[in-house]
This record gives sequence, C-alpha cells and structure tokens, in this order.
Amino acid sequence: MRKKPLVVVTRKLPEVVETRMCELFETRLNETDAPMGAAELAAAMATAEVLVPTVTDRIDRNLIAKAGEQLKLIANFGNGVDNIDVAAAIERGITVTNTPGVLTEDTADMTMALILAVARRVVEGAHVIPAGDWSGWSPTWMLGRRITGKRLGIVGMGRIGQALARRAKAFGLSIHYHNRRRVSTAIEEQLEATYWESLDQMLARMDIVSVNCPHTPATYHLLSARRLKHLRPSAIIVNTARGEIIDEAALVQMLERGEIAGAGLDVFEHEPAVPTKLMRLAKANKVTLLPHMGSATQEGRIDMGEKVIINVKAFLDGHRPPDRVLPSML
Ligand code: 8YV
Repeated sequence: MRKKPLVVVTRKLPEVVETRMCELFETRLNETDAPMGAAELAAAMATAEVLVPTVTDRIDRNLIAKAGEQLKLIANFGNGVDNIDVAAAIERGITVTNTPGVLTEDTADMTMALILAVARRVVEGAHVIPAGDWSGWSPTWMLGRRITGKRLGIVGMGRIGQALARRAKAFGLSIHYHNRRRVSTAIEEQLEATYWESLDQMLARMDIVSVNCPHTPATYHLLSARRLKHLRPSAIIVNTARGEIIDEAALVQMLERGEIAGAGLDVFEHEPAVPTKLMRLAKANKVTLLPHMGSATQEGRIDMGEKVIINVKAFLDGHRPPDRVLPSML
C-alpha cells in the first residue's frame, strides 16, 4: 500500500483539527507549540510533502530554494501570506493556499472593539476598580470621545474592511474608504460608503482610521511618516491587519508628541517584539495594545483548520485546492 503523504504542521492547532489531520494524512504535529527556527523549518521542508505553517514561520526564498523535491504544497494556517514568498514557491512548483473568509467577522469584531476601547477608554477604566482607585462617579471624570456621528476611514475595503463597515454603520459612523480598486456601486450604496481615490486626502479628514488591507510589497509602510502627518490631532488609528503597513516608529513619535489622539494596535512591525516606547505609551493609557488576537476565537481557529484540511485533501486527491494563492492576487 502507498504510504500516506507526510504533512508537517509547524504549530499546535485545535485538537479536533489535529485529530482529523492524523486520520487523513501522515501528520507530524508540534506538541509543544514552540515556534520553529529556520533550521527546523528547513528540515521539515526537506521531508514533508505538505507544510502547514502559520504567521510565525518565515518561509522566504532562501528556505524555498532548499526545499526537497517532494514538497508540493504550503497550506498556510492563516489568511495573510506575507510570511511566505509566494512567487518563489510557485517558481519551484509549490502550490500555496491560505484560509480566507473564515476569520472575517472575528477580525472585524476585534477592530470595532479596539475603536471603542480607544475612544471610550475601556482598558483604562477596567483597571480602576481592581486597583482600588474608584472613589465614585463624577460628571467630568474618565470622559472619552463619542463615536456616533464620527467619520471612519477604512484603508482596504476587502472582506474584513466591508465587515467592519457594516458594524461601524450600525454604530452611527459615516463610512469612508480607500482601496486599490473602487468597490461596486451596489456595495457602496449598501454601506453608504464614500470612496477616496487619494489616501492622503482621506486621512486628513477622518476622526478614526482603520487599517484593513493585506501586507504586500505595495502596502509596506503605506501609512508612512509623511502620510501619517495628514491625520488630525484628534484622530485615532487602529490596526488589525499587519504592523508593517504603518511606519511604527513614526506613529510612536506622533503619539509621544500628541500629534494624534490615540491608537489601538493588534499587530506590530516586528512581532513579537513591541517597541519599549509603545509599551510606555500603553502604560500611560495613550494606546491600547493587543497581542495579535484579531482572529483568536475557538470557532475561527477550527474553521481555519477545516479550510487547511480541505485544501490539503483536495490537493493530494489531485484537485485544485479551493484557496490557491497566486502572485497576481497579492
Ligand atoms: C492568524 C492573521 O491568527 O490569518 C491571518 O492573516 O493575521 C491571523 O489572524 C494568523 O495569521 C495565523 O497564521
């Protein structure tokens, strides 16, 4: 009987996902969940037919060049594929898939949570009672900013951007967006969304800006030091996409100087490293920082695993996997 193909999973996945993978494939799991170093990844890519990496694995051109001939599929457990050199993989005849769609609503929820947290000082307020610092209600204490009636500028109107727009509309925000391509009139009408061809002009007029585009070479530091300067001093910015899209050092400087009012960040430029200055700002309640939790729901992670299984199974059965990533999509 033909041996089952070897699938190497780089991190610990939900138990039901791992169980099913072990039923279907010869699966090598990572029981300890310790992220793999480059040498370990190279070793996995030398023997596996399928690699299932996550955002914490950097699969660059160099690693791909060293992959064994048997490696035919990289089935990413995650939507963003900026951890993988997709062009290099395809040149080597390796198919790449991802898990789109199943983390849209969870990520949009977390974006909304960050908008509310920053505007209404939720994290700061939540620390008061456990610290024993509450002496009672006061008319002028702990005042945040109202979000109803404010302008939200969404950078990247894909699935997550649109899911955020639906939520934000229900909260009474007016929806503005910048995107590579203008979305259809039907979607614009449904979301009552205003398209800004010029990102600079949109940034200058928003109360809240949310980053929801993928990280690609074209969006690296899209919010550069120069662009960030367009923001109003009263503006807040949230990012649940990728840290690399904002020039983090420039953002920190503006926050320190009070050139913008606040930020809610779930992602960072050099994860898991977070600049000390940003941690200091968090302690001073100038920013809300979350440890990359946008899609972190039990349901979402199982759905992501299910997508990985479908992609791997389809591929190994000789079919085109549903979530193939092509360089033209990036
Ligand atoms: C995932 C994400 O947790 O899917 C993405 O693009 O950013 C996250 O929500 C992570 O990528 C899993 O690999």
